[in-house]
Amino acid sequence: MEQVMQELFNGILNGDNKGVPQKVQTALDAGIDASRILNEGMIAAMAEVGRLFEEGEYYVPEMLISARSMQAGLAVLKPHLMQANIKSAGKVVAGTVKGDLHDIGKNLVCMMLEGAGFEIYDLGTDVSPEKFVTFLQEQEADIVALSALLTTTMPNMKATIEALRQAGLRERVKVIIGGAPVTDSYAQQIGADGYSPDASRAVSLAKSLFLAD
Ligand code: B1M
Repeated sequence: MEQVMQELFNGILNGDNKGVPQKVQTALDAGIDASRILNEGMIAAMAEVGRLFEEGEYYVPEMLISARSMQAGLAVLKPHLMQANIKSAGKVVAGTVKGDLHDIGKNLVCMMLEGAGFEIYDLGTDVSPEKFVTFLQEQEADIVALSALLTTTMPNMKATIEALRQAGLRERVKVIIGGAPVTDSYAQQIGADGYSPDASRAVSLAKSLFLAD
């Protein structure tokens, strides 16, 4: 691995808020592909943070400062991940489900969808089923994108789909889900329209569902 990529990886591990954006810029200037910077330098570092947390070497504060440096790096990378595209006019309302504060994956999904021409309404984290319902009662959207990173919050994806059904909104939107503990079979089990394991495949999934309409 190039030295700058190794430094970027280490920067995220150490939560170096100032260094990480600089390293991203240096990697871009060196001609390294934006998706490689993201996957091999940044997402790989967050996976290592998770491993260290599991092993009891990192605690929540370390995870948090790593996450902040990741977000700072993503801000530099964002324009390079978004291709100039004709607007597809599809509207996506996205959020991390109730009880869940993880937003890096959801932000990446939003970024990539925006880059592919979708209009994004990002409701943030800890979004209750009621909040999705209220939003959709007030605004039109084509796709609802749900993210969950905790096994304990995954059931809130099901609760959100159920709330949409009860409010008579389920037929109006496609629901896609993702996040580390989520699987394709879970998506089928809870009646979602699709699952994607990562942000770039969320784009192809959203496009296929939007065009299928
Ligand atoms: Co948390 N955390 N965390 N954490 N955290 C995990 C998820 C964990 C796996 C760590 C571990 O134990 N190895 C573990 C969950 C265990 C489980 O339930 N199975 C865990 C835990 C336990 C917790 C707390 C409970 C810790 C505690 O308090 N004791 C707590 C819960 C807080 C809460 O949410 N209520 C907590 C807190 C936090 C921080 C706040 C400190 C911080 C989040 C900060 C933030 O997001 N702003 C944090 C972090 C950083 C992590 C890890 C280290 C990294 C997550 C991340 O950003 N990954 C994580 C370990 C890990 O994932 N290996 C961990 C990078 C990101 C790009 O990947 O989000 O998976 P990811 O997104 C991917 C795909 O999943 C997909 O696309 C993205 C890539 O392209 N994707 C979608 C995501 N959403 C999608 C939606 C889609 C499609 C694809 O369509 C709609």
